Amino acid sequence: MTNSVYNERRARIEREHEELLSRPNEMLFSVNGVYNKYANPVVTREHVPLKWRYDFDEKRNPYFMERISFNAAFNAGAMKWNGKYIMVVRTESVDRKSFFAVAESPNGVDNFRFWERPISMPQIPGKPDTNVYDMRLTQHEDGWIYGVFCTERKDPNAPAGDTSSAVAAAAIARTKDLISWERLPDLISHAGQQRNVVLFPYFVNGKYAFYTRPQDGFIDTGSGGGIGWGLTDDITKAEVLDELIIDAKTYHTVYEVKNGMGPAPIKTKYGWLNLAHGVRNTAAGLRYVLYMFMTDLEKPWVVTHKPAGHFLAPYGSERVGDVSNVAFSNGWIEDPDGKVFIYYASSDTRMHVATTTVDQLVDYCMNTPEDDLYSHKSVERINALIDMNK
Ligand code: M1P
Repeated sequence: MTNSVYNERRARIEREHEELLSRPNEMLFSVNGVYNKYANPVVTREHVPLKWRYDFDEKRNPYFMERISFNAAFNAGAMKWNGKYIMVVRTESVDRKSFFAVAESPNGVDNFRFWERPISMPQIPGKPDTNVYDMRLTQHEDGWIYGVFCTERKDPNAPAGDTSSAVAAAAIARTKDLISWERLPDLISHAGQQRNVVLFPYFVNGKYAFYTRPQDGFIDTGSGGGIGWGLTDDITKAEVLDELIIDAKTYHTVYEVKNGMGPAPIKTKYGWLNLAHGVRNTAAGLRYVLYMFMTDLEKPWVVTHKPAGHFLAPYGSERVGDVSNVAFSNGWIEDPDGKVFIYYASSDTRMHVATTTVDQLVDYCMNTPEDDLYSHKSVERINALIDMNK
């Protein structure tokens, strides 16, 4: 006897899933001319493979119900791999645990499909990760692909009854194939907790270099904050003794409360392109936007250009999600022809892409006025542009 519930649900779910995965994306007109956004998100929780969600055995699952459900797919690291566009997606099931899973596209803007299995990240003996997220991928000149990500564990010093306090640290793993990963010890920092840590792709004075984000607590940066820069001799027992703040949080800017580096920077002949996120507080809660700056080619810790305000913000439907009003990026890909794919998440819920070029990003960074920090100076800047346009 056939089970019509099972058959009908399975057929419909499989059909709609395939339609979603093969749906072409449409590039939208760009009013600012800096990048183009696209009509559809590129990876969502609905993209998670059906075999991760359903038991396909009709006897065990006669109603064809989800056995494991997913909440979000966001904050992905990215790189080009064997000619394909790869995202290492922060995939979060409804139990709130996130993990990493690779999704691949032939063109970078649609048709993303997850690989067969999520990444099984090795654990540090005696120090299991409670949660992991926001991997930054770096193809280092030492020949390894590094994934630096946040590992979160319960605060061992939390008072009894405090079931929320956590400690964030920068975890480090490396791979040659994105499937098997070697776990290295967490980065030792002497500046409190760490999230948003990124490995620089080249040696600096023979050392590994990290962008860091020191902070006093799990959420609040406290007296810490700002994007830091630190060196370490040995990646297999990485420790940064000194962290130089290269881009500080600043009063009445889009990075007033905190900021953090996005993906590993892109090298250009004019300097390094850096994408970061900035956070400010509002009556509606924190607002996360993306901003850019350039650093010196020889001294990547020296900021040379920094356009005012946000580069990309959550607008329209992007503003709504699990944690609303958030744009966050930890992955971008540069093609050999200079095209750049910026992967950004909206509201801790889903992944989008925006496309541009290295030339456009350099033009944006070098020719957009800096933040003069006062309203009357903003007016002077606008008047200067009006005068130039006369
Ligand atoms: O919820 C917004 C973001 O919050 C954190 O970023 P930050 O450490 O800068 O506050 C991260 O947990 C990030 O994953 C999240 O998107």
